[in-house]
Amino acid sequence: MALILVNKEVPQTRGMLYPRESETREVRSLDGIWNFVRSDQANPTQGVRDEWYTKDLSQSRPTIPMPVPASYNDITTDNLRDHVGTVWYDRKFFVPRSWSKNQRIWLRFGSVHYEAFVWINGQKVVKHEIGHLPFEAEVTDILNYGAENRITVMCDNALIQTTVPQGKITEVPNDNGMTIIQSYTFDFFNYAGIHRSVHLYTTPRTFIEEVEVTTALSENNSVGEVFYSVSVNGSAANEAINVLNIQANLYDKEGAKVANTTSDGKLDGCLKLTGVKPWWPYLMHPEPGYLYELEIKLLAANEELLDVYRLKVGLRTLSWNKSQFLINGKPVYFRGFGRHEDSDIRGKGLDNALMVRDFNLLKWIGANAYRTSHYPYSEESMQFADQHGIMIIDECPSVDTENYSQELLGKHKSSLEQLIHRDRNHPSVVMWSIANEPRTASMNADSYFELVANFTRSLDKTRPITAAIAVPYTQDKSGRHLDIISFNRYNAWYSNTGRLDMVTQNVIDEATAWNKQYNKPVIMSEYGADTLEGLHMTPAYVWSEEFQEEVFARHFKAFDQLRKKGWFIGEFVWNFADFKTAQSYTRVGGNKKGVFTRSRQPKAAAHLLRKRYFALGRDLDQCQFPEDLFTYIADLIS
Ligand code: GCB
Repeated sequence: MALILVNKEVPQTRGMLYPRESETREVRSLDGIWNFVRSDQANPTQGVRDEWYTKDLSQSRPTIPMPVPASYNDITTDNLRDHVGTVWYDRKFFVPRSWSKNQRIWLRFGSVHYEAFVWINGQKVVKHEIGHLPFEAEVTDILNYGAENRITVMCDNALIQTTVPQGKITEVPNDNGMTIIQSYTFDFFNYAGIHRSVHLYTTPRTFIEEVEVTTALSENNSVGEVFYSVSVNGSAANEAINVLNIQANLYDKEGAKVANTTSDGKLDGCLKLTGVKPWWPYLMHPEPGYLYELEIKLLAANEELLDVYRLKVGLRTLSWNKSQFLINGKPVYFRGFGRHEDSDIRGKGLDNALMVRDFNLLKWIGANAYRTSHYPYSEESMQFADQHGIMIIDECPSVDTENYSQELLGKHKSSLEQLIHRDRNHPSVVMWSIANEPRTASMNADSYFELVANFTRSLDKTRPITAAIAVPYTQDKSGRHLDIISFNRYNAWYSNTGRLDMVTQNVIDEATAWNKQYNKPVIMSEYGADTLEGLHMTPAYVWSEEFQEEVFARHFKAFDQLRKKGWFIGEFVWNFADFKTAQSYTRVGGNKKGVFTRSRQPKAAAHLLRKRYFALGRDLDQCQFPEDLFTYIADLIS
């Protein structure tokens, strides 16, 4: 039956600037070891009914230590890994006396998966649904100043048909009675917990709540404009301020001021500069990822400085048409990965060592892009991508979407609203991915994705929209709502397993068919083969390192023919690194399609891919080869 979907409003995110210190702001981390309790699976709301948040958790239940940020699943030696439902965290912290004076205090979570309920000193402060996205609340009037405070968090990992992503909870008999089981169709482990940092930060009473930045380039990229728009929170009357002004200063990498303006009673404006250094992707320019610093000062009419917030800004333009995607007027060919935030022990928890290692590997291999498959990645990694010139296809957490409903549509739109609000100022973000492998053959997918795509466009017209599609092009009903077509396909793996002679032509045929159907640029957003590091077999055989290399090489051949057609704009290997999945007989310790192992060491195919990515960089953008790209073999004289 056809579903009638209505385009209802979704809540608008406010504030949520990344917490940064300045002369008017202080930031304090609450990361560390918290106390942890798991609820009884059969009684997930008991803690709420018994008001565990009104006293230390240890007074209600025995607690265990739990690191924050981290997923809780792989920390203990018991079956916490497969727990379904609610868990509780708490810790104590001091707030200095000095914070009580004439300022406001905010509590901010980088992400809690999937749903979070937060109390401070027994008072409810915020509730948030959908993992991988930040949320915050003002706690000025709840804190004890110059004294100890308690924060309590209840986190629920349950996924049902109206969460994003979707899952199913069933009760099934086991050897001792009944048990609750979480299932989902997506192919990564449903890690849960306080995944990213928890911060307390201060702002003045009247403060810069939001900054939105867009940029333009002209005169052959030498003249730049930075448009800023600020929202202010706080009552001007309280402060005896009649008029607010914004003083905006732009500094280059060396710290020299290159532009400044002061708005006259307005909260938006434009900074103009000449001799611009545009933001370029890695290997497309000798100085990629060039960032300026934008300093926003909020001034009262009497010139009194109320608040200062600084953020990095990259000047670049994006444009696209029926066959190309261009950055600063130059066509882009994406060469990258689908990835996961995933590692041993900490699961999806933010880990700076892992993040820096991953960027070192991305640059070593010559990639210029990745997709945040299949959810928003940490804000810290987005800042890193800005700095290193890595282009991001920024994906919301909708994966394997099916059973379309009005409620699901609302949550899906909300996940995009929160994502765009969070990431709109990042020069690295060049495209929004509104879903991975949605079931778009169904009748209801057409109107559902029309609404999702139009909503996304209404929030940001400066970036194109894609989705990674896996249904056959003959059945797809979403492509006409997108700007760029991305498709996932596993030739010689899920289809025609082992048949290396059935890859190249199939890839050419399918990409061509997508292009013909929609007349839009096409990306192959996933291809690959599970590979057990150290397993060698010749002739190549599934799961061996030789097989992964061969699968890649057959795809490269197809991509090179497709590139000549003009509308094929990118290749993304699945996956950057091996990652954990739910247990299944097709997964040996997880998904092994990584080019790197889970501990971030290269498989043989990494070296092959590196040669290709740098060869493409040289062919298309005249980049230099690294000295160690080719191993010395012989000095052939004739
Ligand atoms: C896909 C999915 C990805 C899986 C991959 C696989 O199409 O988008 O999440 O991990 O296939 O390896 O099966």
